[in-house]
Amino acid sequence: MALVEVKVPDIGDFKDVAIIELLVKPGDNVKAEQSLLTVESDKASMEIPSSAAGVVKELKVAMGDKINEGTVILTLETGAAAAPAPAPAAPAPAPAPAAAAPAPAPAPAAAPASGGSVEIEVPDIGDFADVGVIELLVKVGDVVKAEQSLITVESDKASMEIPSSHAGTIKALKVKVGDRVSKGSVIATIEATGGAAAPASAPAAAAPAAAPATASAPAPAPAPAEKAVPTAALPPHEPTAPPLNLPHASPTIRRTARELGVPLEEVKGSGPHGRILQADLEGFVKSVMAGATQTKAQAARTPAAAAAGGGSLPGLLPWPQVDFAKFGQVERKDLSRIKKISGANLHRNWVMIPHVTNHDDADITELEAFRVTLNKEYEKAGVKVTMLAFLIKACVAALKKFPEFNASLDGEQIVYKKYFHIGFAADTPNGLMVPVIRDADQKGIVQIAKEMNELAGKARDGKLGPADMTGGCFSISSLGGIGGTYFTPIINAPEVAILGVCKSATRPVWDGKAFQPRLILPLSLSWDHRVVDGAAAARFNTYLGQVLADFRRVML
Ligand code: CAO
Repeated sequence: MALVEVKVPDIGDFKDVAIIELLVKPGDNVKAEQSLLTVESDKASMEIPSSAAGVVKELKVAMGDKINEGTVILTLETGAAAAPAPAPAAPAPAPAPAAAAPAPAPAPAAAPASGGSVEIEVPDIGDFADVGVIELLVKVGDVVKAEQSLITVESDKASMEIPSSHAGTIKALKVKVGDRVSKGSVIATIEATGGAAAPASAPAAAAPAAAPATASAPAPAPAPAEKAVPTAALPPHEPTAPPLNLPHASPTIRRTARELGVPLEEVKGSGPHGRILQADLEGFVKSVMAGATQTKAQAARTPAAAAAGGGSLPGLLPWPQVDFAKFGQVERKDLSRIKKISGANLHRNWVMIPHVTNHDDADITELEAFRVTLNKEYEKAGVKVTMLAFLIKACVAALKKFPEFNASLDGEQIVYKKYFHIGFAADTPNGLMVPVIRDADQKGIVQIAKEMNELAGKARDGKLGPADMTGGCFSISSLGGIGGTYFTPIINAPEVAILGVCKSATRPVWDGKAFQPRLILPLSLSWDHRVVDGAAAARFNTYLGQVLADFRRVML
């Protein structure tokens, strides 16, 4: 065991640069060469690696601190296993890796110093060779100043901007994002308007690499050519062209985002100047996975967006683009906020849940007679009891008997709920809403009817709060007041079933001897085939029919 100080290695002219991100904390196990922090100047950012492996004991720097070569970053407890370095104790000298590259002084002019067409080349950027272009900071037609950044390149651990050697108008861009460039690669052609930038004082040769790791450092493998750009040698910061909305993030964050397919431009950065930090990226990914955030690509796959030509599911034809006005007069209206939200939810549920719908009939002749009697009593008190209140209560009885319908799928587990919160679809001028009657098992029909009226009123007035619409176990969509026979309701995820109800009608029913006029209620039960089987659905409907036919069964 030894306690070593890890210091900032030779980072060339990269002086007094601010720490914008700490990548480790006390207690973390770090490997030699693992990045400890990120520093950033006007035109470049780089990660500072550890000279040794071990456990972080104490951080000696904080966010925003300005560091230089030799600044102690942290103390590291190097164990025998972690740090098999022969000589312990001595403070760790600068590690090998981050040798400095020279300033990316603009490349010498490849054409006349003023006027005419000039090819702008990548200047000598030391060992920063064959690096990927990650951002284009200008476009054809832009007027640029000498020294203005044209592109950003990135290696494993550092990113840097490449400036223009000339002022002028961009005639052609010779690179695109993803290209790899080295010294001499032509970036752009410029119609030069003035002289070339003053050549940088430093010659183009790379600064010598820092001393190899010694003594206490665990002799890491030679570092790849990850060089930083010494900002002090850079020309004064010129206002750069707008970065084409590209996000501000370290090379590691960019790489991680690329690997995960995260649209970095949609991640909100909480670091200095809106820089995207590791925590921001993680938070974004978690939020998308939890369904709380939708990426633009996901949103583009909603029906509304698809209808607007915004996108479609992979493999499907794009949504037809039609100029309807060619065929007759039209009027356009924006979708309401509720329709946008419910549309996106319905689309996801329809696409992701394997729906099956069982249709059935319930004989509600006696129940309807009872309801009419009840209403005469309660209408005076301002309560109207409709069939839906009875259906809610009957569904609770069926959910108790068939618990897999009062469940949700959570990964590879089924969550069985011991509570009975029933949602009902309410038609409002702005779109469909699903308020929830809580603990319907503990409430009587009249109370349920009363709460339903209140919630439906709130829905119509746009006054439902989140608490009124969350926590549902099972939903009922009743079109009984309107008409129809059967339909296929879409399951309201994460619920696993929904009952659709249509208008009851008197029909002839054979009783074994004769046809009898009976009031028949059409039922349509949609269920999630991942959780529920067809036989269970048929039993659920049959039982529901029995309860509705003889409501005393609710008490059983
Ligand atoms: N069969 C025959 N008549 C029915 C019935 C049924 N299944 N259900 C209700 N009725 C009758 C009621 O008794 C009432 O009759 P009266 O006016 O003679 O008293 C009339 O139809 C209107 O009822 P209602 O619709 O006001 O009341 P409700 O409790 O049945 O429904 C609510 C309340 C909020 C659910 C309903 O107004 C509503 O919004 N329904 C639409 C739901 C919907 O859009 N679903 C589709 C979702 S998928 O897009």
